[in-house]
Formats: sequence, C-alpha cells, structure tokens
Amino acid sequence: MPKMEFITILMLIFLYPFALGELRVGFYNSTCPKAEDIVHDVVQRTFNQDRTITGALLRLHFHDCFVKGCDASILIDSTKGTKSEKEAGPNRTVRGYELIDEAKTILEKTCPSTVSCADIITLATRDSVALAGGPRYTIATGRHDGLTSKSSDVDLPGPDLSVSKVLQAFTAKGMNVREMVTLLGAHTVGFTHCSFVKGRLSDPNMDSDLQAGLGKFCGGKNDTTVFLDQRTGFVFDNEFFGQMMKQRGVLTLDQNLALDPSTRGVVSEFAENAASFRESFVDAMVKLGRTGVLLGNQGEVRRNCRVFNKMSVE
Ligand code: HEM
Ligand SMILES: *[C@@H]1O[C@H](CO)[C@@H](O)[C@H](O)[C@H]1NC(C)=O
Ligand SMILES: *[C@@H]1O[C@H](CO)[C@@H](O)[C@H](O)[C@H]1NC(C)=O
Ligand SMILES: CC(=O)N[C@H]1CO[C@H](CO)[C@@H](O)[C@@H]1O
Repeated sequence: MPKMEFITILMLIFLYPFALGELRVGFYNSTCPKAEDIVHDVVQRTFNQDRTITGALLRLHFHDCFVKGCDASILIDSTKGTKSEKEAGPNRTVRGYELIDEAKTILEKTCPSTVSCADIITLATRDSVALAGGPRYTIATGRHDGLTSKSSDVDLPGPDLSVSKVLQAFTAKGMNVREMVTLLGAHTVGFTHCSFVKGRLSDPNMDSDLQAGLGKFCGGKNDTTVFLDQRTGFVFDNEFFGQMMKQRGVLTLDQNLALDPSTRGVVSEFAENAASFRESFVDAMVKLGRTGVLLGNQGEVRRNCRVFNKMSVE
C-alpha cells in the first residue's frame, strides 16, 4: 500500500535521529521531565550533610569517563567470575556510589528503565560542583550504560608520573594541554591519602611550612587524608592554582603543573583569573562528559547501577 509505505518512510525519517542517538540538552524532557530535579535534590540533601561529596563525584566521573568512556562501568560490582573496574588499584578510594544508588532508586520509581546511570553520574557531578561554589552549567544527556567492567581495563595515570606522560593519557582521550590543566583544577576540592604524600616530605619543590605541616599529619603510620588544595579544600575556586604557584601543591603531579614549562603559563593564568578557570572548566567538563559515550542502541539503561541488566534477578 503506497500510503502505508509513505507513512513508514516518514516515520523512519522522524525516528532516525533517535535510533542513531545523540547527546542532547534536556534529553529526558518528555520521557522523564523530573529527572534533573530528582538528581539535584539527592545531591543537595547529601551535600547538606557532607560537603566532601563534590570531590567524591568529580573523581568518580573522571575515573568513569577515562576508562572505556562515560558509561557507568565504574559502578559495576564484582561478581564471582569477574573483578570489575572498582576493584582496580587507582579506584581504592573512589567514593559516591551510595548517592548514585539513591538517585537511581527514586528515578526507577518515577520513570522505570529510562535514565541511565552514566547520566546520573554526569548530572550529579555537575550539581555538586555548583553547590561547592563552582560554575553551574547545562550538560547534554542521553548516555547509555556499558556492558563490560573489568579491573584489568583500568590504566589511569598515577600522581608521580611526569607532566608529559600524563599529557599523553589526556591526548589519547582527545584533550589538549590546557584542558588537562583545567580538569586537574578539580583538585581544588577533596583530599588525598597520606600514602601519596609521604614521598614528598623531603621534596625541595615544596614550601617548607607546608612540608612541616604535612610531616605532622602524614609522618605517622596511619594513612589519614589531607586536602589537595591546602587553602580552600571545600570550595570550588581557583585557589588550587594559587597554591601551586606558591609551591604548596600536595601531589607531585599538581605541583609539577606549575613547574613544567608546558603547563606553567596556564596555571599562572588560572591563578590570576578566576573567570578564565571557570569558563575553561565548563568547556572541559562538557568535553569530558562526551568521552567514549554509548548512544542510541548501544549499551543499555541499567535498572540497578551496580549490576548489568542481563545479570539481574527479576
Ligand atoms: C591523570 C591525572 C590525575 C591524577 C594522577 C590524579 C590523582 C589523584 C590522587 C592520587 C588523588 C587522591 C586519592 C586518594 O588518596 O583518595 C586524587 C583525588 C581526586 N581527584 Fe584526581 N587525579 C587526576 C586527575 C583528576 C581529574 C581529571 C579529576 C576531575 C575532573 C580529578 C578529581 C579528583 C578529586 C575531586 C579528588 C578528591 C577525591 C576525594 O575527595 O575523595 N582528578 N586524584
Ligand atoms: C528541553 O527543554 C529545555 C528547556 O526548555 C530546552 O532548552 C531543550 O532544548 C529541550 N531539549 C529537548 C531534547 O527537547
Ligand atoms: C592511628 O589510628 C589509631 C586507630 O584508629 C588511633 O588510635 C591512633 O591515635 C592514630 N594515631 C595517630 C598518630 O593519628
Ligand atoms: C570500592 C572498592 O571496590 N574498592 C576496591 C578498589 O580496589 C582495591 C584494590 O584492588 C580493593 O581492595 C577495593 O575494595
């Protein structure tokens, strides 16, 4: 029937972008109009009790996106057969899983099987940055959740690597040197365990007052934590870069950003110009959030962020 065919073709043309899939601002406008509000409320409630959630989510989002793309593969729990990404060394101390579960539980009640775990991470991170004083930005959604998560896939750079080695890892993900410095500005919030600091207690590139202070906290046997930004560790601002310019970086890599000729200029620009850092940060986060995303009919929308749908017991 010609008429039917015509309608079919029209429908195909109309549905084409959906089948192909793309990230869009307000992707859930019609399928789950409350999605972004629900995530925001959960983040707000958690933040009111625990301001460290901003650092937790930023790191969770980064570790997710840099290993097999922003596909929530970091959320998968290990099973008897497979060690998942979260078991890998660099994740030891990644936090924030409970918040994602809480948002997912509410979303599954409101609009079942609609909002991906990868989008929840992305939205929650965005909201937590704004609550800590950082920029509020719009971010596209429509990511799907990945179907694999293996501890052996995790190859994140460590904090003692040189700037040029770490840059290689960022370049491999399509980021330039300015974007790398910008994203490392996330270390304006959150903390590190003393195990990453011990090796710096005699580093001549560290301000001597800071060294004495860290020596007291990190000199003992306990692996306690210290702020990455020693001046405003809870506030999302450009003070991290000010601290690097004063040799008050806690991680070797962070300090080296201010010492290495390839990155020093950007560090000094951000230290002086808060607006410039904020703008760059928004652009870099939007870009980070597009890394290796699964769209359209790739992947799935997990019902439980810790378990692949095919593994879950109905
Ligand atoms: C490849 C370069 C990077 C290295 C080597 C690195 C290394 C580290 C290390 C060693 C810690 C301390 C972890 C702990 O002891 O618990 C840390 C914490 C953190 N990282 Fe990074 N990082 C990098 C890039 C990033 C990026 C790109 C972001 C976000 C966009 C980020 C966000 C954070 C945050 C927010 C924390 C604090 C976590 C918390 O408070 O629990 N990092 N990072
Ligand atoms: C969703 O709504 C917002 C605000 O009205 C709009 O900016 C955005 O383009 C919409 N997105 C879609 C995919 O409909
Ligand atoms: C180390 O941890 C133990 C057990 O949590 C605690 O009793 C002790 O006071 C801590 N020592 C220092 C130096 O913080
Ligand atoms: C939260 C979590 O699963 N952390 C794991 C990260 O990796 C270390 C080392 O393999 C495990 O001991 C942790 O349990």
